[in-house]
Amino acid sequence: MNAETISQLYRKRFANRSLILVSNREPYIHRKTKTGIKVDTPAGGLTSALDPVMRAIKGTWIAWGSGSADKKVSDEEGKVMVPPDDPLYTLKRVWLDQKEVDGFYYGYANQALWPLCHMLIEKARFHQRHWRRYFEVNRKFADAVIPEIKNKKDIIWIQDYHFTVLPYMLRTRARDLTIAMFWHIPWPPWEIFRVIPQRIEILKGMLGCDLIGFHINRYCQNFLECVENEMGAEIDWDKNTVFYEGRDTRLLPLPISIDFNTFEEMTREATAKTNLPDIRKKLKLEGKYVGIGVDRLDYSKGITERIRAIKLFLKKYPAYHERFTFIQIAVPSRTKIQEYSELKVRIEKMIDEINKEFGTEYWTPIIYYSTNVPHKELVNYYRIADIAIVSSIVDGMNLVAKEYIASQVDEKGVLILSEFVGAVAELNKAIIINPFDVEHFADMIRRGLEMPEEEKKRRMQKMRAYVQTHNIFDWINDNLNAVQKETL
Ligand code: ADQ
Repeated sequence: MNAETISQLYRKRFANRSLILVSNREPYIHRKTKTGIKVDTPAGGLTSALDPVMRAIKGTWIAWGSGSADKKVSDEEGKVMVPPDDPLYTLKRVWLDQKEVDGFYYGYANQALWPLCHMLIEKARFHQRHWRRYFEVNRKFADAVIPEIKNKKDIIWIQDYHFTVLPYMLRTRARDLTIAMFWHIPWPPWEIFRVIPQRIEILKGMLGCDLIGFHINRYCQNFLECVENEMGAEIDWDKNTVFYEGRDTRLLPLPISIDFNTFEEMTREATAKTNLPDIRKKLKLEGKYVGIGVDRLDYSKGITERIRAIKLFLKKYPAYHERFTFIQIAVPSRTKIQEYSELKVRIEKMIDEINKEFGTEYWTPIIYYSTNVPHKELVNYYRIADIAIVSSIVDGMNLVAKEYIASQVDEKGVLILSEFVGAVAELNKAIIINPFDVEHFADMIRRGLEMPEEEKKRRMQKMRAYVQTHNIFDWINDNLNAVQKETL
């Protein structure tokens, strides 16, 4: 599948039915700068995955207008056409004041639901005031969605944990609507979910959907278990369906992916512009093995566990001193939350200590960039890396792993992948590690670097073939098929 086939299929199957996508994060952020208005694309799995889809389908994307120049470039309804350099679809912005952002986004979404769904109970904070704001902001989004519905068969597609109560709000306003949701993070087992004081409201809210997609079946099963224990609703376990208040909600495992061809193309373009020896020279990496880690700076990504393993690797295998450099690119995220700002300091301190302990005049063991690197440049780091490490302690899917694979046009790289990411079932030709088992992890770094060329190629070819044929457009096709089935 590609963008063109998806847009044709959509037009054929859903003639006159628009797609209204709702997410918290917007795909384009207009920012005031000294030299004029600049447009940023945020780092993060959700927007990177859905922008190609919206370009193909040309629907309306409703999201929080978070940029300092967003209002300036939008009309009185908050609308602007995007992408800015090639306008294809409408972005409708919802304006939130600081109190709303603090309660809804930094509060309930990211200090209650995010840690809880990543099974880190001790990090979760439940404040009633956060919940109230979260609820009000969901209502504000409902108010923004309703006027966009031109035909009662339009499809409303809600993204993620920021909007658990929105589906039911929409359902009560218009019972016939087609409402689908995709849940981008893990869904925890009931023993963990039951900690949430507002768990009934959350489940009831989500059961306003016709369809809820999760990355893997285990998350669907966890959700059903929560519904069974909390709601007393009728469940068909074989069909992954809940019957509640006279309607069905179907759950489906739909593993998300990336725009493989675009990543491959970006890599080829980058290769044509600069060859690998030049990049290595610029970064003083000539003749060295290179490792790469790319993450939003989040405690779920296992960055501290990764650094610990690299330290042990350097301790255990001194032959790699001055021969192996790890590049960690971590874009700061949610830094207003103390947990995140503390993590940033901790990671930087750990890297500093390793560089002091092992580094020499000619060698920095870990090169650290704390910044957002556009995908066009990121592919350069992916392609010079002999190994990539994805070591999340919990992760719904993880797109970085798939991006690294798409960028290995010469089929040489090795992926070291945590067994706790959703992607592990699909990418089983990676070297699988448990990020908590530091000794094994350190040994697997060595194994990755010393893997025979022929084995590297065999593994990488298999994973590339898989991601190429299970790309973001296949994912959207699966979602649309499911929507069509549920709403005929
Ligand atoms: P995220 O937690 O944001 O997404 P992930 O899937 O790894 O995680 O996607 C990260 C995205 O941000 C990738 O496209 C990556 O290239 C980009 N990125 C990361 N660091 C960057 C940097 N320094 N500069 C530029 N870009 C950077 C959530 C879930 C995941 C799930 C996705 C999609 O937590 O489990 O895979 O949604 O559903």
